[in-house]
Amino acid sequence: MGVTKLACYSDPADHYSHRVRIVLAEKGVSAEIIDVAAGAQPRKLIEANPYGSVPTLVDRDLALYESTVVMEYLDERYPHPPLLPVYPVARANSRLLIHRIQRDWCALVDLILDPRTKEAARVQARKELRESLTGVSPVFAEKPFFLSDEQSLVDCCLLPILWRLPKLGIELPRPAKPLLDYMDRQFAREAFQASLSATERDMR
Ligand SMILES: N[C@@H](CCC(=O)N[C@@H](CS)C(=O)NCC(=O)O)C(=O)O
Repeated sequence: MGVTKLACYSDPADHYSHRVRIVLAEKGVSAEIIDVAAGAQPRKLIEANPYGSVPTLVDRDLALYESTVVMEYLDERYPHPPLLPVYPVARANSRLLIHRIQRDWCALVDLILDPRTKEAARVQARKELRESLTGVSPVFAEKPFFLSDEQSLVDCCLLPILWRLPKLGIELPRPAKPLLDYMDRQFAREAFQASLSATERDMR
């Protein structure tokens, strides 16, 4: 193929950037991954995105940010394999699950990783996240993917968190076996392995 036209500004340690790298890998789309260190805002990134946040995707004249916006654009722009169901009810349920991952789990992850978080709050957030993931674990025994027979954007939002559990100081207990098995299956996928930055490889 010719010159790469997609560019993705990505923090190699950031779980929101990781979501987009997973989608790119699942689609087999080549993109120039431009590493942006936490807190850095290169001029070209600010020109593309006034907030200077990552992930930011640039596709010719189009600049997109907010990981969910970027993921849905990639799913529409590169339809194979589809990462959202076809029917409106199922699509809406997937979007709702992504919202719940954000509210219930990403908020805790962000709190744990924020250096300004007080240690007592971090300990509490770790406990909540571990218990919540363990509580939901049985649903991973019912379907090969997260509440789905197919890989979807929901998995692409969840996997960056699960990959970071050691870095977050969380060890899942034995009763979470269905979730641990799901993690083993997912982490072995070629696309998942291809999505990892060098920093992420070092997390496990
Ligand atoms: N809701 C955003 C979160 C992205 C986000 O918070 N990115 C952080 C890095 S973890 C960032 O770029 N912060 C710098 C800034 O916003 O100026 C998304 O889903 O893309």
